[in-house]
Amino acid sequence: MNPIVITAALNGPIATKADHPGLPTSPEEMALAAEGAYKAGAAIVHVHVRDEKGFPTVELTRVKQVLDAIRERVPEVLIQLSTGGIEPAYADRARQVELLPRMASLNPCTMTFGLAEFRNPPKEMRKLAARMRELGVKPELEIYDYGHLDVVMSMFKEGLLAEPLQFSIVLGVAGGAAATPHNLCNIVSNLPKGAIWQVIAIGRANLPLTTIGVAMGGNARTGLEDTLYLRKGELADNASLVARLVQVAKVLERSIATPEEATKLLQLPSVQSAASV
Ligand code: KMH
Ligand code: ZN
Repeated sequence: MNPIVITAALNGPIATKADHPGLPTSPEEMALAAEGAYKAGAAIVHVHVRDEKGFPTVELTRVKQVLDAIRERVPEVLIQLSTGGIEPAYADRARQVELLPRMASLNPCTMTFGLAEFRNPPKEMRKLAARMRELGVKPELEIYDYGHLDVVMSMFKEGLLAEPLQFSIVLGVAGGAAATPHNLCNIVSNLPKGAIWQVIAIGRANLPLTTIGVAMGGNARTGLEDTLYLRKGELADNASLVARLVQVAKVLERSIATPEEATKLLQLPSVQSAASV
């Protein structure tokens, strides 16, 4: 089997320091968390930007500060910037790709997200996909349910996405498909030939579902965005979550991809010089 590409989702847009005092939010904390995750075996860090008070922000100066802090502390790691999040307006979320991260999330559908609405309007989302293709920023396609895959395939037919399509199968969000092996196997079996995929499993499902995904040959993501706990009653940190996934992969005889190997496996477009924003 291919080496496994591990992504650490360092913080997400929802948890606060009241939920987990070790949640990284400042540029320095994000850089340290990225370094810890990279040293533990992550090739990619998935990044949500927070402001000085810890609230989600897509303000470009702050986004750049976070990207620069990570790039300076751990130049090797691949950065995947989130264009998701609940509060900021879609156009502002989308604008972040102008800062040219190697990858960015692309969420194809609007949905219920727990008690919130996660808005990804079809027209704006297509505009973002086209812009990412122009800039060479690889989309990480987050599909939370069966129908989301159909939307992605329509976009592919419209020429908005380049192969290989890189999917994250997100399981366990209240509003998306439940975190069950049945859903995982079904969605994987519907993916197009040549697709690259990973499991994102929320909360208690994080360990069992990512393990099943690794055994099936997929990549995997973990990190404080996906679960705040290592096990019941024990708060996690990003490095320990990645280290646990590395153990799982090794038991399953998968080697761990370095960022350089991940770049090849994921066929990432080559780096461009920074666009002016
Ligand atoms: N936490 C959710 C609102 C992404 O990073 O693109 C989903 C999200 C996905 O923010
Ligand atoms: Zn995210």
